[in-house]
Amino acid sequence: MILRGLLRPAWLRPCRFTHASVPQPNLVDKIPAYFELNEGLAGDPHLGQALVSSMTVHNDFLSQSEEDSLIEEIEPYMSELKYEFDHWDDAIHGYRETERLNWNEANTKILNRVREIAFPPSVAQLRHVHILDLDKNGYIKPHIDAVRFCGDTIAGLSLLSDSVMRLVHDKNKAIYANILLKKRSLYIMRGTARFDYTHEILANNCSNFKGDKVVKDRRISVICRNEPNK
Ligand SMILES: O=C(O)CCC(=O)C(=O)O
Repeated sequence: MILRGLLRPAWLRPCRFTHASVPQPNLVDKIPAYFELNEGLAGDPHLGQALVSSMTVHNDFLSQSEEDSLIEEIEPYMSELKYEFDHWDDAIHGYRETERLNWNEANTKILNRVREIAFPPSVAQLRHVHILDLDKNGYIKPHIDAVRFCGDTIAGLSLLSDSVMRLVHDKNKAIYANILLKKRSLYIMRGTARFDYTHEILANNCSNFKGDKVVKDRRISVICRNEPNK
């Protein structure tokens, strides 16, 4: 499917790590609560700081009624599609997806709020919004979004379920962080987080954050991107 062209699979199993404990003294200033840096990052102020500054999560970005409003518009179309589980070469397991250009007035306002916070006015944005529905048994394998299809910023709303996103350094798999994506949050990934780290959404059998299990239910993400760099 054309949307899957956005993804560059890293062909790594999703459960390589168990728990990103941080036994060393932490040398990175002000790590937001939604970040769990492994020791490779916590002990390297330069890398750790760069990652923390390039990935932001806004908890409670959406109210309950705003989440309901988005789901109400997405669900009639999405529920007609089948979840895909069996494609061995897919970067995502247990998903259905679509793109949407036109939204009702209330949801247009919500998406404009996402666009305003994520993209400076001068940045050309992709007008279509990507909607990805992950089954409760679904997960996203490590990948970096192809630079051919989208620019330096990815802004994603998480609906219906908490989940854990893992960022793994593309050149050194021993450097990674877990990020707690609560339902109704917005994440904005740019710069080094977007280009130098693979991202993945962990399957339930390895979905942990700071030692606690995070049970992922059905999760829908609504993602805005900018145009690729020329
Ligand atoms: O569901 C998400 O938040 C991430 C989706 C993703 O990895 C992608 O579309 O490249």
